Amino acid sequence: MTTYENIIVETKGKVGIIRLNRPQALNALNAGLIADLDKAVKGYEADQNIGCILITGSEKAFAAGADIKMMQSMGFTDVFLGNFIGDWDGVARARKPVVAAVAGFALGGGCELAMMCDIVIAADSAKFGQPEIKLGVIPGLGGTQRLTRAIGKAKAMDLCLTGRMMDAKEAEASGLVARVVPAAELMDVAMKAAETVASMSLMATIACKDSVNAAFETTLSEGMRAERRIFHPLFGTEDKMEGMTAFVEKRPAKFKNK
Ligand code: CO8
Repeated sequence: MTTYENIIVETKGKVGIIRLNRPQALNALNAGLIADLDKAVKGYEADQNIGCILITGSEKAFAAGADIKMMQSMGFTDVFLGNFIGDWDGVARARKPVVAAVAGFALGGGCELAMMCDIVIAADSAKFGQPEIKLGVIPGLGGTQRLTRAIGKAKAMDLCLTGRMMDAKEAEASGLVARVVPAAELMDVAMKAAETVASMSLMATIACKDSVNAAFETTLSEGMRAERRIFHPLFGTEDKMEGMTAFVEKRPAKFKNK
């Protein structure tokens, strides 16, 4: 198992767990952490035994944004010519489903990282926000785009223009998170969700994720066509035969990713 400076990785069954680990900076994202995260995600993507990735932080912070101390001295030419954060969206590019277990602060890049994940499960202690406006900038990794699609213009404008934080209850009511659970139960609930996803046919979960994501990229009629194009080929898999046969025989399905 590779060891990293800024994250802790652990495999439990078919779930690859990544814990962000820069406690001195509330898991603020810097180039080193993103490089570690990317490498770990790519490793889990390549590992045939992994069916779902789970990303979490600490009790106090999922991630409190991009590292402000790192950005403090950066100027326009540094970020423009260096394409700063241009490739910080590796998690959004993962094909396998990704669950985020969020406790504490998920701010700026931390909120954006959570939004790159497919299922966000929040502790009742979670706080979401895009406070970049208070730093004289705007979100740069999806905070004006994914957030607006997730919670609509009214709330996205409110959060991005005032920089205020939203608690877990409001985040659930707004559609940003799938479930809110007591903080003490966060990892158990998130693990159970990840294990459930990982127990399905990987071909079906990858196809499902692809199809849901198509809804954010296209019109309804084109999205429906995309769904059908993804749906039909699954009838050619052994896992489809197994899933339906298991139902008829009243037994749990054993998928082989074939
Ligand atoms: N960057 C660097 N260090 C941080 C950050 C951060 N984003 N957040 C917290 N820290 C550090 C603090 O400086 C402090 O370190 P030290 O003890 O050495 O001074 C330590 O973490 C603990 O923090 P606090 O003492 O402030 O803890 P509090 O509990 O009092 O407050 C808060 C917690 C409210 C979360 C507070 O720390 C805070 O407001 N943090 C900044 C939040 C923020 O503005 N985030 C947005 C950053 S900009 C961004 O993400 C978008 C950039 C463009 C996209 C980049 C994509 C990743």
